[in-house]
Amino acid sequence: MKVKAALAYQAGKPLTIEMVDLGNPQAGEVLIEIKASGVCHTDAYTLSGKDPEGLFPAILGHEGAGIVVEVGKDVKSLQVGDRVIPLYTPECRQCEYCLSRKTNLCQAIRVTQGKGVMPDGTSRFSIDGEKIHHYMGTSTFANYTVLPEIAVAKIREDAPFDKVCYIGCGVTTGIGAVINTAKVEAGANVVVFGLGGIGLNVVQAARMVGANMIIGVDINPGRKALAEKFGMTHFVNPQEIDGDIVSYLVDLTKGGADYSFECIGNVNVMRQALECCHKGWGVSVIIGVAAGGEEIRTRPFQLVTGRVWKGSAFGGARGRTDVPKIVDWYMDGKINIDDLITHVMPIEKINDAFDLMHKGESIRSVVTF
Ligand code: NAD
Ligand code: DAO
Ligand code: ZN
Repeated sequence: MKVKAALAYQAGKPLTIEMVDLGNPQAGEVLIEIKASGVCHTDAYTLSGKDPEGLFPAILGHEGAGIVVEVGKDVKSLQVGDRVIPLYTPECRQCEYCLSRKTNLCQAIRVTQGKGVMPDGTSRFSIDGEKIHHYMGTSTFANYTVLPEIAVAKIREDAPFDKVCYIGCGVTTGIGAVINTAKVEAGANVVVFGLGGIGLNVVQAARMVGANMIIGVDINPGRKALAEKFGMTHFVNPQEIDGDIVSYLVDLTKGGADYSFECIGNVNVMRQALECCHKGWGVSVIIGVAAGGEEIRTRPFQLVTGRVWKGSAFGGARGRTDVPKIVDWYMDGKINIDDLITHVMPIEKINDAFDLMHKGESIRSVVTF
């Protein structure tokens, strides 16, 4: 079938809207009509060419929501008409990783997903007979896409696509990092570096679990008001303080953060995030994705004296299990998504979404089909 897609022909170039060919879902796969997709920093990172795993031409997008319109042979858990969210982190419930209960990093289709193809090693997308790569196994910048059943979360029937698509990445990543990865407890002092689409979800989750101080650190003063609405108690602009940001935060928290989160992708900030943690027990979680080849540094004594460095992918969430619950939290008014979706536009305007992100004017742009 012919589908409408925003195609990334090569790194560093704007996306172009094209009609491309999409093959039928094979055994264990489903065809999804994508109704809306968020535009995340990670799409921009891959498009920039800095992503060592980036493949072109590709259909980017990993934060979608839509409806199942066809199921392949042997599909058991999904039916035509189901509302769904595609998962860039699948949940097969059978691999060594899923069964370990120690990680959400299901490996069932990791190798082929990383090569931009479906589990049988081929792509469903092409244009004029030329292969187009899938992206993160999801390719949600197209009005139809194909996914393996194990990479699809079924959600409730009344969930609005143009809001819950954000649960496909940003919301789950930020909230999950607090609840699943750090396991922040009531009364904790939390520092969040970067108050964008991920960091603001860290802030709202810290408030949900009853954190005491929720300190937001950002060089963009425009982020202060919205972060306060989401629960931030103190704002720090590193460019406006005297002296070192680490000492400033240790003083402000009277000894250091119980938990810190790096939501930028800057290795220098990752060091600050670790070192502002409390001696003996502070835990720092890296969420931001740094450019290929970058390395983190600290003095090993920081770890010897009890600070812990962790990382979090997709908020440690098991998508098929956890994503429907987060959709319920949104529908029940327990989390705020609406105020984070600052721009909605048709897919034809998708390059504007990247421009708004680069100018720091949007939190999340959503494209619709
Ligand atoms: P964003 O651009 O919306 O937000 C980043 C924020 O950081 C902005 O508010 C910016 O002003 C601020 N910032 C930039 N440099 C700073 C500095 N030196 N000090 C303080 N603040 C600074 O980005 P986002 O969508 O929130 O994504 C954040 C990061 O998370 C990206 O690296 C993205 O790739 C990554 N990410 C990771 C996962 C995961 O599963 N680990 C999932 C999604 C996104
Ligand atoms: O190696 O098993 C694996 C999975 C790697 C993918 C982790 C994805 C999280 C970081 C990328 C940000 C996604 C928007
Ligand atoms: Zn698995």
